[in-house]
Amino acid sequence: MSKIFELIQKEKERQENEICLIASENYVSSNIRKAMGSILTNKYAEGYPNKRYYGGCRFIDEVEQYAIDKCKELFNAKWANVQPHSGSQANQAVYLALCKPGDTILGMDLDAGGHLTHGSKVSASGKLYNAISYGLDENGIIDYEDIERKLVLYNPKLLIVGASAYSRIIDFERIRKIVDCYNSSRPEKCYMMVDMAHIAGLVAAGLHPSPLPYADVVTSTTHKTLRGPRGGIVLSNDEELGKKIDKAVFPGIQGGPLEHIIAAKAICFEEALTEEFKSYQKDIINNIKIMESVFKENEIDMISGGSDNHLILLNLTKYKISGLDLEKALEYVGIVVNKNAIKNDTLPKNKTSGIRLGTACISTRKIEPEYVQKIAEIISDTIKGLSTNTLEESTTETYRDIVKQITKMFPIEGNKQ
Ligand code: DSN
Repeated sequence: MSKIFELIQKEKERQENEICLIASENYVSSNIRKAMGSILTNKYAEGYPNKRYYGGCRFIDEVEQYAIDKCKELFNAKWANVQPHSGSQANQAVYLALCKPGDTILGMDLDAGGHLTHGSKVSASGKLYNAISYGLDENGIIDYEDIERKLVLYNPKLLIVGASAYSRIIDFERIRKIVDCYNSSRPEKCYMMVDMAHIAGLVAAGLHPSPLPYADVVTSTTHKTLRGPRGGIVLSNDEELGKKIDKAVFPGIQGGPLEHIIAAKAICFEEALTEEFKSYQKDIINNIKIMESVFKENEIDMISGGSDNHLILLNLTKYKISGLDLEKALEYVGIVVNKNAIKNDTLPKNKTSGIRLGTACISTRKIEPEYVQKIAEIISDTIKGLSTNTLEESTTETYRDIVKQITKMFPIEGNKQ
């Protein structure tokens, strides 16, 4: 047997025995895993349904068309492309379709909660395009006036909305109005793209406003709150724009589509159309609210003061500890989080002054409210203990035991078979 199967088993045990609060992760159903591990991986299908470069695609065509239809139904979109291998590639395809190298793009700053592919200088988006960024206001809310100012100042071809570490509702309608107003005085229009990767599950369940009525184009991953396989999608209500983006995905940046993943995406969309999924998304928000109130009681700073979605970004500045310190201390206890830069961070990216926490995984495990509260209390105590150098070994061992008990009580159903 390959060494890989041993490692998969170890990783399975790690997932089972630790509490995951990484805001971008989730646990998929066993049906999604079955499709991902299916024989569909054997087939080459460059092109699109009924327009392939290979023979033998009659069932693959049905698989992909079904995924497209379900995706459109879920998000109420007129057009969808389900082939992007990841969110990064979904974004890259949109840039290729709508911009020329050197064109200006305006996206949210990485430190404000944006994403690498929204114009960071280390990403292709920041190397191929002239990337400008907007940020947060003094309350930690997207600075909508900054967007308005920078449209006029820099004349971007594309405005990128969406984030990886932003805990508030995004006002897509307001941004559409800003873009329309700007466009009304320009010969060449600026497109509005929304990357809804983090909030896609909440959008699907109607718990966050959908960007579809407002954006020219929407990208997403399928594996975060949406709880599907790792991968990307692109959506639009403008079918002409859709045709351009189809060409940018294939042959623009990708070759053969991963039809086993596309099949798993279809199952994810079916699952997301159920009442059970809506109730799951409500749990995500209820659980973040429980954590938010524990942090408020303990006077732990949160960027923007709290959360309306699935994540919280803790600001550790006043405790004089780094995100890395806390990430390591919590990992020892069995709670997995990630360090995250915050606005005006004085620490480097490999340390940071923030920690990002999300409730998508613990809500899939159906961890009950009293235990969610306990997890947030352990995090609060660990922050204070690290900050004052008073974290006793015996306390840490007690936390480890509590985490073990919680993980035993709430197994990961999708990982079972
Ligand atoms: N790496 C993802 C996240 O953690 O948000 C975004 O691509």
